Amino acid sequence: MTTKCNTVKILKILLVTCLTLVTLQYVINLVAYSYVSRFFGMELMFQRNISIVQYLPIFGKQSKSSSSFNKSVTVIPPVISTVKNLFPSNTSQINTSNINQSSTPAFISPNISLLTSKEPIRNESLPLCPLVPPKLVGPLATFTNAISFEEILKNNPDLQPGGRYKPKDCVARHKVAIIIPYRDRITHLQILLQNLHPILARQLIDYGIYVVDMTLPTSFNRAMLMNIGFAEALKIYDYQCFIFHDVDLIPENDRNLYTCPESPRHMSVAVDKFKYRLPYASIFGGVSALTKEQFLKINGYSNLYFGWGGEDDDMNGRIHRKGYKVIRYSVDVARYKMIKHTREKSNPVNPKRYKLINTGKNRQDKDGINSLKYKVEKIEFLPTYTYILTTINQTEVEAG
Ligand SMILES: [Mn+2]
Repeated sequence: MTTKCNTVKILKILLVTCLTLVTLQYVINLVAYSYVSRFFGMELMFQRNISIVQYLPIFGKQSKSSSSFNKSVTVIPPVISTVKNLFPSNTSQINTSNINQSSTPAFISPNISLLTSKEPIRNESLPLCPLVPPKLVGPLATFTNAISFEEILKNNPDLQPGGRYKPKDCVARHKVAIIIPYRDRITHLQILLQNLHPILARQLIDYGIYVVDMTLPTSFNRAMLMNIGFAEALKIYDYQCFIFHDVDLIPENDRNLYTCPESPRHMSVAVDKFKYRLPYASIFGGVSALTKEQFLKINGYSNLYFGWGGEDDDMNGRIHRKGYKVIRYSVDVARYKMIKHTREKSNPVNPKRYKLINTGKNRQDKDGINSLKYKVEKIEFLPTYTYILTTINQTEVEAG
């Protein structure tokens, strides 16, 4: 009898304990969730912003909700999953089902505090383009097979003669000249343009592409061609920002903005050829960005580097001697593929490069953009780029 009573008692106690535990667990879960989600709820917050981006007019006239739209875009730019189609020639047709709601942003777009200082004058009928371009994709699949210039134009039908473009629905915040020193690399140029034009359009930049070439037999002078590109582009349009771009570097991420921040910027930070690591700390070659003002203060590149090597290390010295620091975006963003190639005969390694770098300090103010001597053979405003062919007289340049 007593044992039966005891069993019932024990069962009762067990039942009550169980119920208490379950209730307690439920309360703990509720409390914990409300706290934890505050810290780990980034994805939820992010998704909320994406849906705002999806449903509000992007370039429409000022609507009641436009301020909240701008705010949400400024805080967290929308991330659209990597799309195979690199040519959204009509970018407004991006399928919203491509928006990958579960992915968290790998990073916040770095341009927010790094805009060029002067805001362009507003055209009264159009708003200024958003601070963070809303249609950026992030990591991109790159095209590495050359297609014809006709096809590049077909894929980018809004291009103006000379490879010029500006956003249709807003006033661009940046006027950018892309300067490409060039000699006999037509397939590289095709591959680059095919990748670059859609990226620049998505970045909402007012830009032009200038391919600067020099006649044979003079050894290639990359630095001087960049100086010439700077000078000639300024005769054509009021550019405020200059991107000096090797023809064989293909950007892999459209968040690597082709704009000029407050300091000269080295853009090709992570290149596949160098295992996506910076080969050495002071490197400034590949792709780099300077404002017109910075470039003039530095006196451009040295004109004396004929043949391969040294000119960008010289430039790094010039930048630092004028009190600037070189800045870089993170390796996640500033990524490039290099098209493989062999060294050309007309671009031999320059044996004088070390001597030139070591004596650069004394020449900086008299060798550069203020001492440019060249002849323009022709300028062609081609459908996808401006071609500038020059002749450089090496003897004359070296005589100073
Ligand atoms: Mn190369």
